[in-house]
Amino acid sequence: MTLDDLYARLAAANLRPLWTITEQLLTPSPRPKAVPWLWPGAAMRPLAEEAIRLVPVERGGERRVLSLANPGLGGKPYVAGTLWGALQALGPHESAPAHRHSPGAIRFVLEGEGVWTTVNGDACDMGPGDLVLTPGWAWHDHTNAGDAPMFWFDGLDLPMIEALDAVFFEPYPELRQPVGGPHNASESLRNRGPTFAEGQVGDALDPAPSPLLVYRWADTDAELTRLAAGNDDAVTSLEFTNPESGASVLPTLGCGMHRIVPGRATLPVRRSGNSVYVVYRGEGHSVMGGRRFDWRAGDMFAAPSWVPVEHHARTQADLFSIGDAPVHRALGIYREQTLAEPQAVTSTFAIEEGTAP
Ligand code: 1HN
Repeated sequence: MTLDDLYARLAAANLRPLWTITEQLLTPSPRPKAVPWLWPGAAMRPLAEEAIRLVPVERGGERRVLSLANPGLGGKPYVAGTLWGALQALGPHESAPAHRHSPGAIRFVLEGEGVWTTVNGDACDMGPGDLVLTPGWAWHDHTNAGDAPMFWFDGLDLPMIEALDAVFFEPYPELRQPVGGPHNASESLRNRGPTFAEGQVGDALDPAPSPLLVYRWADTDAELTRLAAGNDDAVTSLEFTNPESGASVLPTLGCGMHRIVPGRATLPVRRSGNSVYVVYRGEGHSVMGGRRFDWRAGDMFAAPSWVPVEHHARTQADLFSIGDAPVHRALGIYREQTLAEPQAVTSTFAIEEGTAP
């Protein structure tokens, strides 16, 4: 057999010799396809309002959701390789039908009142700044009993669960599941909590989701205030934790809140794993991979794995974040590195890039 024969026979046998593979498999560090990107609230909000006017929430589509489609991902509706991020809009007196799926989800409320998400029979009231969990395989539906629309951020581990070939979905037989008793039962049944880790969760791993389903903004705000009083840092960060185990709120998703002092900036940090930030309050900018992204309340931005990220606040700013770090920790592959110097800014993200049709 000649070498050429060998290659021909290997190809015919669906075998590829490693020494001929030209794409770099073992990169020195992660090379996510997703790019740092920002979706301005000013662009999303009017489109979400038009969607309320023009598109009913029905079975099939199930939700009125505008997914953040990272331009690095070739048209996929994913904000980063492992994460789904979206703006969801629920109009007055609408319900989004009950279903369940193996991917887990979190909601972070931007605006509105009179809405609840029912999670396995527990109606969780939603208000601005609240974090609501719908763990994997929990039945959930959303109801707006008020006269105003509600807007929230949805974060899901869907692309990660898809990569694991583990997506399951089931519609509930009725439009809405019955509510089992008084609203917000998970809050009254809790042993203690809500609980938070300063910075981020370290070692605690828990394959179970948090039994507490709602983290109220008043509690988050009070904890940020308490933690910030104890340091001189540019940023005070907390991670929402499972009150039973101290682990992340979902086994696949960590949720955090970051309060940045006006006029101050963080050093650049790079982390393995993808993150998405939602600007809850304030104005400032972040530099990601040498590119400047200006932001204000309602904006959302993607920070892909290992891209250096630094935040600068013009006014006091509160950034909500989700990330897949719990999975990296569980697998023993988590890494982070703080760089000694701010990044040189080589370009600025133009808001038009986020608004162009
Ligand atoms: C979903 O179930 C919700 O329950 C939101 O509100 C976004 C994106 C993909 C798949 C399921 C929700 C979703 C989703």
